[in-house]
Amino acid sequence: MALLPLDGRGDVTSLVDVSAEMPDQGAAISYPVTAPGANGDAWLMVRVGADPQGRRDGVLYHYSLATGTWTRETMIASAVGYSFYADDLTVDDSGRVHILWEWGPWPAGPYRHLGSYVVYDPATKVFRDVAGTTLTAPVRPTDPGATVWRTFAPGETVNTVSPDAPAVQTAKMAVADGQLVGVSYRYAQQGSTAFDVHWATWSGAGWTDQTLIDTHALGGGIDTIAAVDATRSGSETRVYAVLSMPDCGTARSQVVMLSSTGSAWSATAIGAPVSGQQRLRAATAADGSDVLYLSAPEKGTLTYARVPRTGTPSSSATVADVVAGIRGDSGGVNLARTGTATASSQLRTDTGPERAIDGVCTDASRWISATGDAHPTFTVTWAQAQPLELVRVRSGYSVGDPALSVLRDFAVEARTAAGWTQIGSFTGNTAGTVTANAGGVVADAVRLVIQTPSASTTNVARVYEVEAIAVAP
Ligand SMILES: [Ca+2]
Repeated sequence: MALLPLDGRGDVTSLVDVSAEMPDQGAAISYPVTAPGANGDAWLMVRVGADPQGRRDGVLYHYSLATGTWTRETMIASAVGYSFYADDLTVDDSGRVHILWEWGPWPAGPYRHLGSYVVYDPATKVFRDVAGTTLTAPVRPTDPGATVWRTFAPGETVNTVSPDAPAVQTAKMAVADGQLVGVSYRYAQQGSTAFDVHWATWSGAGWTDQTLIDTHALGGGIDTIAAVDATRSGSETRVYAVLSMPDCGTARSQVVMLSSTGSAWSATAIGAPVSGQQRLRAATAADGSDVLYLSAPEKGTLTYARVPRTGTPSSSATVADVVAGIRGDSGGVNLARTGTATASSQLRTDTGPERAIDGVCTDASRWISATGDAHPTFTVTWAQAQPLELVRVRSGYSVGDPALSVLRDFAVEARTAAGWTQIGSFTGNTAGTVTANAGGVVADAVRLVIQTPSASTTNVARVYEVEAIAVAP
């Protein structure tokens, strides 16, 4: 299916389906990536299955607005045993087509390799690498030259598909003044199942690489989602990425913008954290501002954002600052998850205190006190005293008014060498999550001393989780 604005206005009311006129009808086509030409023409990069030959090729199509016809412009890249994964396509002001892709094992696989970039000139039908060297079409993964911006690590091949082996996944480029600015991409290094975000640039002599989001350094189960983009306007380069972080048994995601006018990068959170994944696409408007489309498939939402290039407050924040702001802590270990929980009572056998330290925040995973226990207590003890950053208490029930089912009046105490010490006190609480700052106190246990369990008719304590976050090393 191809829907194109035939009058060139870019007006959705003028979209016409011209897919029946496309070449290669019936071919096994996947991974379509489109780009407009400066003259309103449409360019389309796809993967075409040549499975009987053991390959899946990258092919470029062109729709001419002037003649109203499709042509199969050229085969971009092809190799037996390899599968082409289209990443990004940009047509610059001089009409040259910038092409970004990665190679996967034939026929398909989620872990890819050999991130690649070439420029195709429709006027001369010639492919060149980033250094300007002419290439023979179709481009091969074994071609010499500067085509590959992410080469194999030692021992890596196109058939390396283990989750903790080196892999590329997703790439987008920024092009300005007819030149590649850089490539943002996700990369998992040997031994890691998480994908970092990198930035590759051509120095004139070779590819250089920066790690913009180092998931391992961020700790606490941080990963990225397969959604990146890059833009450039004026002297400012931006990379957009999506962080993923665990949140009591579910995952939350946060869009982050990385900005640079030199070699240093600053980080800014874009929008609020969202439960589940987010996808994004960025494009730069004529005034330099970026237009972002953010979709949250699990929420079923599509959000439009405009990020101005001017008037943006300068920021020296790092990705770690952004992560800490969202997570609410510095990424230290949750000591409660290593501990043993006890309580003054429990409502049923399946609402015991162990359910408040299991890392899950569902209704079926709560400690619930007994109805006759007017002032219940809950204690979690771990093996070795350690400095505590904070204690987070998540309580309530997903049914009914949450302000009534949460813990109402209670204190949070930490057990130090001097005995039990209060680190937080809450009166008339209506929040599902509250945090007591422990200020680095060295403790081997935390307890809740509850005066009023709730404001609901059945007056019991309902605690999803007690999290005792150690000071990050
Ligand atoms: Ca739980």
